[in-house]
Amino acid sequence: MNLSPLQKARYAYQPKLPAILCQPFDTIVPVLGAKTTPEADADAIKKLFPHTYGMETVTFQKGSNKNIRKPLNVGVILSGGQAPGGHNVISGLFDALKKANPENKLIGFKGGPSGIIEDNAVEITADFLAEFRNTGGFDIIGSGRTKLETEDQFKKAQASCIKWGVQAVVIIGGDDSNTNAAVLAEYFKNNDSGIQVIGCPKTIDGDLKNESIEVSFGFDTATKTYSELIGNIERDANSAKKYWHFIKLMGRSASHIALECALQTQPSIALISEEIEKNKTSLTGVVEYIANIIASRAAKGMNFGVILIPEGLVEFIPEVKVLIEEINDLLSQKAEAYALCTGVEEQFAFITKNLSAQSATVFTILPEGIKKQLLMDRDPHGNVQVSRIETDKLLIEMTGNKLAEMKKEGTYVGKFSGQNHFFGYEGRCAFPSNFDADYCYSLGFNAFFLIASGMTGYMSSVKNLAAPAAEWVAGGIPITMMMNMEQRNGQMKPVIKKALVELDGAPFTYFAAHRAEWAEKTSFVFPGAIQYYGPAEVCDITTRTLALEQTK
Ligand code: FBP
Repeated sequence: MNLSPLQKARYAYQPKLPAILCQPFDTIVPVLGAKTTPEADADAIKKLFPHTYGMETVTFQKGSNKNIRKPLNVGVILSGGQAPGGHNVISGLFDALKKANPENKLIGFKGGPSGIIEDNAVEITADFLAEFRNTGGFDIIGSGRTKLETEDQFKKAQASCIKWGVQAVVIIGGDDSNTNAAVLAEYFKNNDSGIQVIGCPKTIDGDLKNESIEVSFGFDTATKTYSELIGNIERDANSAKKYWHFIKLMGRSASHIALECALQTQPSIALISEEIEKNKTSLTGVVEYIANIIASRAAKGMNFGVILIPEGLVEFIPEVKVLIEEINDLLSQKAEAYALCTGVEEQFAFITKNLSAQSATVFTILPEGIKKQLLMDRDPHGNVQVSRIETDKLLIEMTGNKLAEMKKEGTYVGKFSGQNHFFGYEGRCAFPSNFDADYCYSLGFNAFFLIASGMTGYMSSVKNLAAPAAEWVAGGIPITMMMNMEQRNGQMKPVIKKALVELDGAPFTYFAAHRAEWAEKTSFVFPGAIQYYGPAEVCDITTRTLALEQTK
């Protein structure tokens, strides 16, 4: 591997841990809290997870632990989209395993969940791991999006574990991957295989969160990376004063990334999907909102600005949401007939014919490029691939048309020139910020304690994250408490409920109170690049979201 100077320097970084995990291992014990129930669909979840339903939360505290040094082989899987810090979860898990007993082994299943099914694995040794510490990416063992759901897959997973002598598997993933973890844990328990499964909360999207999972890892670094880029574009816009930049930001359905970047950079406009859904704003309504702000800035001589657009926006515009749901069902229920269509025109005709009248009308008015994007393959979990829908271009086109109308009516005097951007992959493999480096290392270290305490079907939880690392609280929560039943590929399935932006939460409330001023005046903030070395107020700041959520 060719190494950059920063990469070499980061190898020497020693991530911080919660104080409790720095104690001698035989003085750390799990303390059980209250039994848990999911917020919705409790009966259905209980039926599907009879062995792992309703377990207690866990916190690690000081005590006497005689079992901690018993020999252990653990498997690890990286699952789903990359998120900065994955290598540090593995480093934390490895270091804790070896500290407990140098004979312990860590086995990496390669290429995501398919690695455990196909028995594609490698032993992670100290030398092998050394090149990956405190670096971004998932390239140490690779990742994938295979869904673990069939009896055959479970049997093969069990066989791989037995072959490698693995007594526990850590699945590092987002909501869908941790749903896999819960299903696998239940299968192993039902089978008396003795194999434990622990999940770790990963996703730049920030939509895997609750009281015990304050943030998923990667969100901090990804939003800081995007905010640096947005700030640079704001500065360019403010210098040239001739473009409106429409920036689509990754994040799947939830708008956490767009909201966090808005809080960091104070753009002229930021759309928040959850608000648009609540207000039932139509696509034309969204375009009018944007066009009115552009017109009002133009009246003051400001023919420039920056607009943040969450990746999942179209799924929240009521009429487009219904359209997408109908297309999802159609593509799974009439897959064979659809596959017989030759060419795009026939596909469009097939879809239009089988949609409800309202959805057919919406589908017809969309630009051809967007129609094609709505019909693209779903991911293995049945999700429409929103990162491939070019909402930024759609909005530039529709806003341009609206402004042309307004010009004719005399309500807009100005020049409109739109530039589109999509920031997503740029942030997923950045060197983890100090926060993510520490948080991920702690999540992995903590996962070892959950395993050594005999837990299964739990997610590693490290909380109180707005405080210094020494004050973080380490423990675990049963994955089933985060689940509900949702329709996937036309069937009701148990899944972890996605946490969307709360419109009464502190981050959105702050944004809503300031956005009119950011639209009216130019109030851009330029955060600059992530800093790894230097004063704590620059290097160790958490996201604005976390800071606002945890302000007492
Ligand atoms: P996860 O939910 O697996 O963490 O993935 C996050 C994400 O980056 C989304 O923001 C984005 O929509 C999606 O992955 C893109 O998927 P892919 O990597 O398959 O293009």
